[in-house]
Amino acid sequence: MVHKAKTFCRNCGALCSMEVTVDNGRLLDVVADGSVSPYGPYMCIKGQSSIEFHNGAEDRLLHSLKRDGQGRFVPIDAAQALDEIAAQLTALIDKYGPRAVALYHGTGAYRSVLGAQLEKSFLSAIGTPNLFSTMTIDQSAKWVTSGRMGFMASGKPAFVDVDLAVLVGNNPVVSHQTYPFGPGESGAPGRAFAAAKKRGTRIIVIDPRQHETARYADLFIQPLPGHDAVIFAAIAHILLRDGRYNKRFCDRFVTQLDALRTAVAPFTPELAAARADVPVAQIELAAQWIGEARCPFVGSGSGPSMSAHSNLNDHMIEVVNALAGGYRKAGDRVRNPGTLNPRTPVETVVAAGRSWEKGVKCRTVDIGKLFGEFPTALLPQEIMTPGEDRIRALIVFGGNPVMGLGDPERAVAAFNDLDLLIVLDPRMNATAKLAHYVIATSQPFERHDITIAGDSLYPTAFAQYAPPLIEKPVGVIDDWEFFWAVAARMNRPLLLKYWTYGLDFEHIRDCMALDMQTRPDPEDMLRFLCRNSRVPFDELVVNPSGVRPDMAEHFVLPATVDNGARLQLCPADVADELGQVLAEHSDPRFRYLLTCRRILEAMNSAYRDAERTRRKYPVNWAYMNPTDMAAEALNEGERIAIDSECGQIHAVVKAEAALRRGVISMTHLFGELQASRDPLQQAGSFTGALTSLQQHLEPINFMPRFSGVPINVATANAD
Ligand SMILES: Nc1nc2c(c(=O)[nH]1)N[C@H]1C(S)=C(S)[C@@H](COP(=O)(O)OP(=O)(O)OC[C@H]3O[C@@H](n4cnc5c(=O)[nH]c(N)nc54)[C@H](O)[C@@H]3O)O[C@H]1N2
Ligand SMILES: Nc1nc2c(c(=O)[nH]1)N[C@H]1C(S)=C(S)[C@@H](COP(=O)(O)OP(=O)(O)OC[C@H]3O[C@@H](n4cnc5c(=O)[nH]c(N)nc54)[C@H](O)[C@@H]3O)O[C@H]1N2
Ligand code: SF4
Ligand SMILES: [Mo]
Repeated sequence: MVHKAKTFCRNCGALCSMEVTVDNGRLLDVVADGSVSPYGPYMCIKGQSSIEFHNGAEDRLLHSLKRDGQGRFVPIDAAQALDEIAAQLTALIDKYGPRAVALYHGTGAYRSVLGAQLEKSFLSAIGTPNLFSTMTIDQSAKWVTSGRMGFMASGKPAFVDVDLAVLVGNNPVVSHQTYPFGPGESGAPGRAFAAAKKRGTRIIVIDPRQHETARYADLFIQPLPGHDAVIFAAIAHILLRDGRYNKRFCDRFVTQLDALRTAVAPFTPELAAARADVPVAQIELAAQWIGEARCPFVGSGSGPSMSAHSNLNDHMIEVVNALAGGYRKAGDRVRNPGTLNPRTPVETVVAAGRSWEKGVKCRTVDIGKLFGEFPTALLPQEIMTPGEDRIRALIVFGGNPVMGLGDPERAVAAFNDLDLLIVLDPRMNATAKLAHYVIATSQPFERHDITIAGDSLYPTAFAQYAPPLIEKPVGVIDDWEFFWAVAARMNRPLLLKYWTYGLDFEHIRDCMALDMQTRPDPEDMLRFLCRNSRVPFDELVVNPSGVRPDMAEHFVLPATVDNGARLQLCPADVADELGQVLAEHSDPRFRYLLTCRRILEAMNSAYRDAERTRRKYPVNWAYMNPTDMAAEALNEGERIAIDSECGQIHAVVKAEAALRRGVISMTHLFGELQASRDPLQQAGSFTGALTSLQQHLEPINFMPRFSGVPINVATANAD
């Protein structure tokens, strides 16, 4: 029987509310449901593709697989696979200890709510510290910044309250990536920017590409990539030079202002303009607008975090935000005080913790955890470096790390060195192809979720529950079920806790001990996770479009006592790195810089094979400024060879006037791991092959260089 059901999408942080037409276990259609969602009716093309994926598109995996002695994948019953995995993990732990086991949490894991919660329980139950995720190959520069600077517990202002939005290397109209890293709204981002412009909000965009979000900019600055630290050091220089920083805020909440003044003194606007190749007047104007803003929010996306000096870039961007007082103040309205996880922001500094300097360390480098995780770029050496405590078993949950890491030679060698590689995924991705076991897991409309991942991102308080709309295929299990079932077979009881970033799992006291004999009911687990919610779970159940809790207005509270903590604007390692940047020159061997970019149709490597993606992107085009193409005598659609210091790929060139000269812009995780010779046949070019996991890693988070990669281009010789 055909019926309509409410749910929400789980492909990205926008968690768009939807209405799906269901017919006898098949999903027929989907439309946006704006009836209660704070974003109103909105969804993107991936919402549509996800319906097709549920119905079997993109060769969705319908049963688990095991690699046999000849390297072939043969179907295996999930229960049998779980038995074998539990036995092998137990044997490895008995012989080598719990550090033999590691887990990588990929993009597909963030919105698999029960899976992500039980993953933490599982790691705790077996006692391994080895947690890796995409965050340290993404924007962990922001974590490094809060670890070195500290952060304001009052939080950043909501987009509707902002009178100046500065977006650096961030394209939310495509990526839906905004709060808390940058200004904007995750859902219906274009609508939010259009409304902001109508309110008179000033918008500054700093990006080598005049992208989809830049159409809302009042000031568009188009620098060469990799110079954000210099640009923002220069903006700090101007604010301090002119005394235009927020003295009320700085007097109370920051320290090291004199050290900052000294460190940024050489970073004149002229120097920044020359390095980044932008007009001096634009840097002066940006600083002027930042200095005069009443409620600014200066933030960034993945661009600065993926380029050279990524930690310094994000630190200097945050320094400018701090000089401008870009945080909520005591008495300011808190528009979303959390629903499932209520929060009471206080105007106080959370001290810089430098977590990586203490506690449990990586085995191959003297570096501790960043927000509870080890740097993912170190995973290959944590696997390959000989020693009793090396990583021998890796569980990959919702990720494609062998591609995400880049440097395929090193990444593939490491993954092949594992005794046991288990991949939980509905797709046979490049990492799954190296696995010993691939566990086919359910898709969102077949499982139970609540909006934990959006709880602090929504512009106003909102929560939604999504029950399964259809039964999962017979051979498929839920992500959470993997962790529960393996733990049960290993005799390791699990505790369910409401874990969020910043919390230490071991220190969360409130927990639900799971029944390890009988499969727990997902609704009971979600009911537990809603224990402190402003909306009880049962109310979410009877309101399938979601609930906006009815409550009094919330305001940021003043601190009752001064805890003494201050934002550290210029610690010694930041000052040192500024000094290094000052002494640097661009590499004369390379004429271009490769930058990152995302497409609406795909989510990293997911949906790149969807029909509607392939139509527009048979390959990930190598976008180039038309004047550069003419200078290189390249024609539209021509095959080019791109060389970096450590690799070569072949790609197909496409003209894009919106891109500045000297830059080539490509989407990541397309193509195949093997050297790309025929991009059309290989469905794209793998840009990760241009990156090294040994050279140019950043300090602290070991972030590889995924943007601003020095390259040369030439016509590819047909072969
Ligand atoms: N549709 C879609 N949405 C996604 C994803 C996806 O693949 N598809 N991926 C998700 C993930 S994993 C993430 S991390 C987020 C990322 O979200 P965003 O950070 O918004 O991602 P991008 O769209 O790649 O935007 C990065 C921008 O940085 C610019 N840039 C590159 N290098 C530099 C630099 O050195 N300086 C400056 N100033 N700019 C630079 C690029 O030109 C580009 O416009 O998006 C998420 N959302
Ligand atoms: N060169 C270069 N490299 C990069 C980047 C870049 O810009 N340039 N970007 C980096 C960034 S920001 C990131 S985040 C990483 C991406 O790195 P990863 O997260 O490792 O890669 P994805 O392709 O996003 O893999 C997501 C997987 O999750 C699966 N999945 C989706 N939904 C579910 C689910 O509900 N359950 C399970 N079990 N699986 C699910 C998908 O099928 C897909 O295989 O790559 C990084 N690498
Ligand atoms: S923006 Fe697109 S991918 Fe993201 S939640 Fe909405 S429909 Fe899904
Ligand atoms: Mo990411």
